[in-house]
Amino acid sequence: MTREGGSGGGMGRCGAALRLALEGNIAVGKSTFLRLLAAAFPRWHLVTEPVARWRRVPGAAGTAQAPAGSANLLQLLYQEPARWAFTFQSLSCLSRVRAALEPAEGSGDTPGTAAPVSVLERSLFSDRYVFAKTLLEAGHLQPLEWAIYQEWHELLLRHLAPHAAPHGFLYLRASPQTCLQRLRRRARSEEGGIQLGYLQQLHGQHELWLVARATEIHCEAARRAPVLVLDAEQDFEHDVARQGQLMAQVEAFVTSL
Ligand code: UDP
Ligand code: D5M
Ligand code: MG
Repeated sequence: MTREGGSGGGMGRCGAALRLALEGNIAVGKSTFLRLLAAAFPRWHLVTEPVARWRRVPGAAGTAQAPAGSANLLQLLYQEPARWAFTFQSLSCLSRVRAALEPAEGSGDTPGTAAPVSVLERSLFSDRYVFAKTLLEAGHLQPLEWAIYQEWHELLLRHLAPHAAPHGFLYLRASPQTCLQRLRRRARSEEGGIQLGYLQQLHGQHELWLVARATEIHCEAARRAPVLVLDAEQDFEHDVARQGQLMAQVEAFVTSL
């Protein structure tokens, strides 16, 4: 399945032969799905979104919700989006770049070797074409901030895409209502104020980008990358038979790439 040479100069391709991004609305079940992939495909390199890092950003003045010397940027974003949306985008993009550049080492029975497949929870693409776009449309990002954001995002894409753009997207899809139920069940303290309307907006952006494929994406490789839509409306966390079907779909997709 190796698609590129192992060395990859400059930024490097970081080892994994095939790169996938796992996309989907808040609380649809992406992290849960990654755990299932880890069990089904022990040699794959799987990277969860660093939410814990966003909740505890070091080197910042403490807030009530974060230990001294750190800040909870996720909390700040939801409390005062117009003030913190741009700051949040800087940190989340930094996290995406870091995840994409992390060496993709295999685990399981082949430690130290490159993993055949790497799957990252979200990407630079969802950051911009789902979240930043929604925050702009809601008036939480100013046109000036958006212009600056787009400028450095484009620079990042230009330099990273040849080595780090996903070869395919996995889109875990469920209705905003189902995501809201799962979000409430998970009960992350920062997300208590999220309403159905926000999940509907995010859902719409995912649909436009990954189903209608009508979003203007500033990266040719990502624009062309195939999308596997995985139906997550029905609970899969507690349904072993459904898990088997979903894993088989992913395996067939990977084989087809
Ligand atoms: N969850 C569920 N059924 C599923 C998938 C997930 O009840 O089929 C629950 C999961 O236990 C968690 C919440 O939904 O409490 C959100 O899941 P996760 O954190 O994986 O979602 P993400 O935000 O990463 O997409
Ligand atoms: O996503 C983790 C949390 O982080 C959830 O509240 C959405 C938020 N998030 C992730 N990326 C962004 C960007 N780029 N902007 C704004 N908010 C973001 P979860 O889906 O729960 O794993
Ligand atoms: Mg998650």
